[in-house]
Amino acid sequence: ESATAGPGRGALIVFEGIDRCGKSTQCSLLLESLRKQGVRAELWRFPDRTTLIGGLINEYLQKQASLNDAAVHMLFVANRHEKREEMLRLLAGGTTLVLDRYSYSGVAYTAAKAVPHLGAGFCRSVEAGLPAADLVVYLDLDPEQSAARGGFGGERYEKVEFQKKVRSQYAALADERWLRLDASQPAEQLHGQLAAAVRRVVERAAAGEPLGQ
Ligand code: DGP
Ligand code: NA
Ligand code: NA
Repeated sequence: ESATAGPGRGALIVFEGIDRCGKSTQCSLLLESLRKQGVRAELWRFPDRTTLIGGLINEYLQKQASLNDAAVHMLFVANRHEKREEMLRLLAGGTTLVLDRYSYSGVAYTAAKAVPHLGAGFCRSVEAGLPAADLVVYLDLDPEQSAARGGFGGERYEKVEFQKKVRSQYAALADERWLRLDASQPAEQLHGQLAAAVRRVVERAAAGEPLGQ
């Protein structure tokens, strides 16, 4: 019998970390293992570059468009809010969502810019109304190491100095409920370290624990 059968909902599982920390690999490994266990699951990534707003974000990240920090931040925020109803519908219908980045990226990346009117408090406030993660998996990696993994891809934020600031913001943002893992480990080993926590939140969600905000 599927773990999502019954009165409950799907779980919202979020992966966070600096660029090239291995999030995408872990998201794929997790999706595969959830499906093998009979858990209905989808993998999404934010920003979702396929929407109208996501297209603008993509141009900004690829340095084809310039936008000031506030304007682009509002686009990233809008890109999460525009997916809200679909997220809620899927979760309510019993689908577990694995997210490659979410609201925490918004706070960490924009607060790292140290623009006075775009601090962490402001960044948190505009995420209001979005469903809260049941589990945040934070893949912690030294930016010198992520850069050495074949180098950054040349997108807007992929510079070691900036990534160090993002990492500090994540450290300030993390609370004791986050599952913080050392992302310098081999992928399969890392994957093994998150299985128990994932199983727990999937079971709780399936048992009907309400979704947070
Ligand atoms: P990727 O995860 O590789 O698709 O890259 C997306 C980039 O955008 C990555 O550097 C993190 C950054 N990012 C994600 N969300 C936000 C946000 O809300 N605000 C800002 N400023 N950057 C974000
Ligand atoms: Na990136
Ligand atoms: Na990435």
